[in-house]
Amino acid sequence: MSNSLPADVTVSNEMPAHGPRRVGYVAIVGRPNVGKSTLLNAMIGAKVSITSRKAQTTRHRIHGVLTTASAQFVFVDTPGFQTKYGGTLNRVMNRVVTQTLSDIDVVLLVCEAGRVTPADREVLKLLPQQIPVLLVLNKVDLVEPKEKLLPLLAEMQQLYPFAAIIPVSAHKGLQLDHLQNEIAMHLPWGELLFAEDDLTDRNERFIAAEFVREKLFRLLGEELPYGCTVVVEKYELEGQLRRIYCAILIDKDAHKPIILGRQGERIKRIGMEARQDLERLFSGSVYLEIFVKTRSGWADSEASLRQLGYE
Ligand SMILES: Nc1nc2c(ncn2[C@@H]2O[C@H](COP(=O)(O)OP(=O)(O)OP(=O)(O)O)[C@@H](O)[C@H]2O)c(=O)[nH]1
Ligand SMILES: [Mg+2]
Repeated sequence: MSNSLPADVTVSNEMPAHGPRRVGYVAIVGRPNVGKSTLLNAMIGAKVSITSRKAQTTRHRIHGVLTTASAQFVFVDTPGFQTKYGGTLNRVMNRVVTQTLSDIDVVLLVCEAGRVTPADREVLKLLPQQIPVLLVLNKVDLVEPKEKLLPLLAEMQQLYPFAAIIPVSAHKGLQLDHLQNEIAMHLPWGELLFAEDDLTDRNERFIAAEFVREKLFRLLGEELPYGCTVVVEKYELEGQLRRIYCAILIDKDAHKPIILGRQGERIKRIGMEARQDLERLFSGSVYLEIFVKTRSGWADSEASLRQLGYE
């Protein structure tokens, strides 16, 4: 039998645009507030995961995807793991962390470079055997002089067989290329898990609710009521314009004035800032309407949490 090709088929010796790629899931775990979500956004070069100074900002697992000529990194942001407080919402959030750790290729354990605490050690106990763990010491921009890091590096090396220890600043973008290279070395070769230009696994509706929640966290600070979340009630696409109708759910009527602010100034600002972030991410116009609703007890019932998209 002949193996010759039909006459009109030409064989090219050109290499494809890229060779085989390293591809895999990279879990980002750590105690609350160490900068996990800031790190995810910095690694993928876009804001998909919300961040704030308040602990426990992230409540859901969210994937951020970075595709380069040689690799595809699927970063998995998780809620800050904590054992200090009980409650249904906290239990559900911790469960997201432990479930994430069961099916990934590399773990980034994020700690603060200047402050490793017993809560960080609690997270160490969760880490799976046989999967490479990179220790990311974030917020190095706050450590001066840098020699102060040396005893911490020695201590952490004793504590766990980390595949590498990398000081970074997610906020200032320091050492992130180095971190990217270290991660890539531990990923398997494989087919892409996401399309080349995908940024996240979450849809626009989810991101809209999250961006509104971020502004709540940032603008209310200590005043933020525990039982407070955001749902998108209606999402419409009208040509290039997105019309988004969001409800802020609160536990008690008494919390309403805190959210609204004096003469509604606060909620207006929440809406304006969330809209600007959404327009940046979507590269298009957004009309955002926000209202406040009372739904008591949602944070204490697993059924309500599931209904609101908590895993
Ligand atoms: N100075 C400095 N601040 C940072 C850095 N990275 C993050 N932060 C700040 O740390 C705070 C917490 O950041 P997040 O990214 O929300 O932290 P997180 O670990 O995702 O927090 P949870 O979702 O609550 O677990 C925010 O105020 C960030 O701006 C950094 O490299 N340097
Ligand atoms: Mg977070």
